[in-house]
Amino acid sequence: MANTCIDSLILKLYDVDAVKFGEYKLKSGMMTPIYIDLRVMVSHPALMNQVSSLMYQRVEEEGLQFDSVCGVPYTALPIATIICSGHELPMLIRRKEAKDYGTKRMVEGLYREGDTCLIIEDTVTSGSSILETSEVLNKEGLKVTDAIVLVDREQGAAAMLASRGIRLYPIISMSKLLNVLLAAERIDTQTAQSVRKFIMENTFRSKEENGNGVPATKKPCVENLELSYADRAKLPNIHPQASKLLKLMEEKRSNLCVSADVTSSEELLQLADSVGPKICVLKTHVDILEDFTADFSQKLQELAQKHNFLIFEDRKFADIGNTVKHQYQGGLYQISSWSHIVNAHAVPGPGVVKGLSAVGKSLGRGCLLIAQMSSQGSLATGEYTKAVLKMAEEQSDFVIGFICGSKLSNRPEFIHMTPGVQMQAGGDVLGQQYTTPEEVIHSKASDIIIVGRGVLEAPDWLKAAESYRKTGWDAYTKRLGQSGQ
Ligand code: 5BU
Repeated sequence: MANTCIDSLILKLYDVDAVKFGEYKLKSGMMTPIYIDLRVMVSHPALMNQVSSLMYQRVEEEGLQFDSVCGVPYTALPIATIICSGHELPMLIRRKEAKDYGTKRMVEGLYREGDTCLIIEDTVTSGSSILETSEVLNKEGLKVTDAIVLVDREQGAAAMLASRGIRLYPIISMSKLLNVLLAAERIDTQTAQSVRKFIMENTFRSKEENGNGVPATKKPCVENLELSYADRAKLPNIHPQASKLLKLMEEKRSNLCVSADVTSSEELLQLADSVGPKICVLKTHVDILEDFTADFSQKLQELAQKHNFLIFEDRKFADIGNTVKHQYQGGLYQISSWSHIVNAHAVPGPGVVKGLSAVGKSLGRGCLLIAQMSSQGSLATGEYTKAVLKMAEEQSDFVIGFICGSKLSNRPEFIHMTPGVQMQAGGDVLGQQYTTPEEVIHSKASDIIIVGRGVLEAPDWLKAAESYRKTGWDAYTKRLGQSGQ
């Protein structure tokens, strides 16, 4: 979908007062610094047509299959009507209350049991309105698997709906909306910041978890809605590389990344072939190899395919955008040509990600930002870590997650990977600090354990890798409240 169309739509919505900044009360009673009132659109027919055609365009781009369309009453009703009328699609109308005469139907229109219905919504906060409509449709024997929404306030609706089997396709995200209004100077930095802060602090949890769907304000991240790796892989806004990783983690029942810190290519390939079936990611430090050749990188890629794991070159880029671009693409190692994932320090500012993205995005690569380190006395803490999170959110088309000690972001699209892991807590003489797999995955709610010497120094690599895999996986299933293997 063309970005310029979305940008101009955002400006129009602002200009017709559909987006307001100030102090407003939401349906839930919560006060919000931004209010999105799309009801005013009905007075602007050209805008209604533009919105409807962008929503339908998304339906086509995603190749969504359905038998009928239902708008969530009331604001989305006319939008659904325009879409259905323009494209000759059958529509259903969900009643808010059953009428007390005649048929008492909750859903008007023709349908058969087992039909699939696409939901159209104007704006989502927690996703509860979509869920409510979906439940009414379900009672009539209809299935709901997809929902298109004009504005997603990014307060947890996508994750909540995904956990109920509904994929959410937003046309405009809150981050995009703020960025466009800021760039066009319709709002100032302070306003954008206060809204971003509000959104970050007010992400909704599922109803099961807290009984009433109230926001998880200032609660620790681990209390937020817990989705499985497989559910997260299907999230509508997920980066393809993150999706692939989460999917293969579920398939292989592995959240283990082995850090292949050996100095000969031959040994590294042997290690990869041996532990390959047990891991989701193989992490390399290509610059410690004494005998790197292009042939080696070719063989490593073949092993990655054979055993279905991703390669992560732990290069820790930390220079200006222009330099990292060359370091990533060129030189002796040509890292971008063989490594699915790389990482970067945030110290240089957003340019480091922009430089890497200029090379890696078109190749479908992903980047992890180093938000925390496992080493003693690390300076990557507190405000720095928070700034890294923000940087990741602003460039989530290339950043897929973090290197960190525990789960930091509530966005289930981001992957958390934790180094400094061994079966026994402790450390080495050069400042490395170890935590156990159980602690990292269960208590700290990270996604992937990175293990180097815990495997490399064991007498049997495969046995050690299996033992870390099983411990890591059991901690994950325990976290999800499942029964383990
Ligand atoms: P170990 O042998 O499990 O201690 O190896 C840990 C690996 O993870 C090693 O390659 C480090 O370079 C890497 N690492 C780390 O230990 N801590 C960090 O904060 C980061 C990377 Br970032």
